[in-house]
Amino acid sequence: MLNEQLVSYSGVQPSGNLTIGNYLGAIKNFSLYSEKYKTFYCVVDEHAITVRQIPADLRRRTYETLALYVACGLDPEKNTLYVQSHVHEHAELAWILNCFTGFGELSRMTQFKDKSTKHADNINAGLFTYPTLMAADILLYQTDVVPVGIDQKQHVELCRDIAERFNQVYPGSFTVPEPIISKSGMKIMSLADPTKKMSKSDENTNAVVYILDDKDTIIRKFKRAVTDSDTCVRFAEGKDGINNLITIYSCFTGKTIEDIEREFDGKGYGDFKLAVGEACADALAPVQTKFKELTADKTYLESLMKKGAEEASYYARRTLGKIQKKLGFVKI
Ligand code: AQP
Repeated sequence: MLNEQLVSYSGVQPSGNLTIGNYLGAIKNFSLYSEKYKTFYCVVDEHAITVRQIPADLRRRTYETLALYVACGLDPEKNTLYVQSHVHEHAELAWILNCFTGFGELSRMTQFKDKSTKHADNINAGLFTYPTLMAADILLYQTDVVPVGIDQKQHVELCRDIAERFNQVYPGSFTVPEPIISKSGMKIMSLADPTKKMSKSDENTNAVVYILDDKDTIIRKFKRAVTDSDTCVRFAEGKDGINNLITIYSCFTGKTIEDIEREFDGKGYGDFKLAVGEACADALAPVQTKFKELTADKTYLESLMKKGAEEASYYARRTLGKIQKKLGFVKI
């Protein structure tokens, strides 16, 4: 809590073009908190470099991710939108928290295991300590809730453990945050392998629907989505591909699973896939229009970055100062 107000915090890495997984699992839900909470939404560029990035791409995507926040409905007057590397307190608190995090705890993180398999040539210490930087992001703002996709739940739980451990030694240091997982868009799966999460860094671009894909591309990708040999549109065990498409269709239309099963009763997968593609493209169209407007004005985006960094720094400085004092660091 900050100044008696509940706080919502989350972030997205500019590590690739954002997907409908990022949209449905995270960004779309961020604006639900704007009225009742003090909200901080960050473009976490420091997290992105745990995997090698091409500098020009990272720079472009940082602007684009900020623009997408606004295009997806986050009003910069009501939400603090900023870039992680503009607030140096994140890296400083991360170091402190590293000293309160167990090697065993970090070793158990499934994202570390997955990413170190995927990037076997670059298993760096940053990839390993990614969750402590994420804990610093969250704890700097005395966060109450963290809206994330289910894949990030384990990291938020570790953040809670770190906060509780720190509070035991230095009482009253941090608010202990709760992960908030949206039920519907909790995990959007790859269209090519529906047992795998849809990820922006997937090399198979047909497996992923990007927020900025045009309508034809979206429809084509859904048409090619892997399903099964059955022909009936129903949500059931063993039908991972169809279950994923039903989830996506439900998220974009607000229809329940039962409504969807009824709507496509007696129709084949072809009709269903086309409907999913159209619903997705129609829902994303206004986001894409707004995104184009925003990215045409770099000066405006830079003014948002500056404003967001100033707002975030104020609170980050306050928490870091308090923690340094508790630890016994000398102030000059
Ligand atoms: N497929 C998904 N379904 C639901 N939610 C998802 N999120 C990501 N993919 C899905 C949520 O999006 C937020 C931002 O994610 P991130 O940028 O921090 O990194 P990530 O979870 O590692 O996402 P990606 O797309 O898989 O990125 P890469 O490929 O770079 O690793 C988080 O709240 C996440 O849960």
